[in-house]
Amino acid sequence: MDAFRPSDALVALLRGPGPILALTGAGVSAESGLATFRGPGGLWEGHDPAALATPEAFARDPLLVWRFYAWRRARAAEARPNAGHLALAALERARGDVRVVTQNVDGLHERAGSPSVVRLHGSLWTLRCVGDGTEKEDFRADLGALPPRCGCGAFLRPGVVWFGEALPEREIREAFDLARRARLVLVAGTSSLVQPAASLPRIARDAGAYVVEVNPDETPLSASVDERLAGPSGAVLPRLAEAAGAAVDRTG
Ligand code: BV8
Repeated sequence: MDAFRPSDALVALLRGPGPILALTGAGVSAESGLATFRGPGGLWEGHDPAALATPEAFARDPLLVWRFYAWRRARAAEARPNAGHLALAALERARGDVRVVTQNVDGLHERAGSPSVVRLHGSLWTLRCVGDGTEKEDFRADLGALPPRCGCGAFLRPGVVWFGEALPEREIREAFDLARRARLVLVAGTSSLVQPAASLPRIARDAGAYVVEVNPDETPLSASVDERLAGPSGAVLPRLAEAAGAAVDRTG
């Protein structure tokens, strides 16, 4: 069986009535050159996530945490959407009933043209005042090695969700609703370890959705999906978009 070829059942769902939910993680940005979190050479390889991605870490050492995110912003600014991001955007344009829910904070789905991405874990391109919580978008690639200051004088922190922090209410509610209503769920590039995002495929399956995992490696979700396409998302997702009749840009 070709690891990238969708089954007849999946092709029928890609062509039939939706809605379709695509849940993505760091693996869909791997082919854009952005390191994933867990696994060989991962961002957190050698780091303890709690040493970087928690409010306590930022309070304890704002310079260290800021430098980590400033480095990630610079990497993400250099990266370009890959064929996987572009394929999901093409699928959305072709069908009109596809939503991307992502754990990623790099902004590559938006840059690929996905019109209404649900960002569960915030964005590298949002800065939040630690004083009053107000947020603003800032797309400058290089903000320097020191955390910038808000007009009120407090530090600005990355507008991302750290461990122990609640996900944004509107986004998580919308994600659960999309999971409950989906007829097809594509779970791409995630180790399915981080909650509550990792519970979305099970919620969808319990509500009757057909769940497909796109990941070269096995994950804790693999045993409970309807279909696994064990290849890189940059190769698999364009095949799925084409099967749905979307015009796919593979340049990436
Ligand atoms: C919360 C910050 C509660 C931004 C991140 C049960 C319920 C609720 C919470 C918990 C729970 N159990 C445990 C928790 C606590 C915790 C948690 O889940 N811990 C885990 C580790 C056990 N969850 C939380 O703290 C969450 N908060 O629930 O708060 C609360 C409620 C009310 C009030 C107060 C508090 C917050 C979770 C968000 C944490 N922030 N990041 C940033 O720096 O980016 S998580 C971090 O992991 C990233 O956001 C990332 O998106 C996320 C998930 O990782 P993945 O995207 O899956 O990436 P990973 O590297 O792991 O895997 C990549 C995959 O891709 C691999 O499988 C690989 O094989 C594959 N791959 C590689 N190449 C390719 C590929 N696939 C396809 N193609 C390729 N080419």
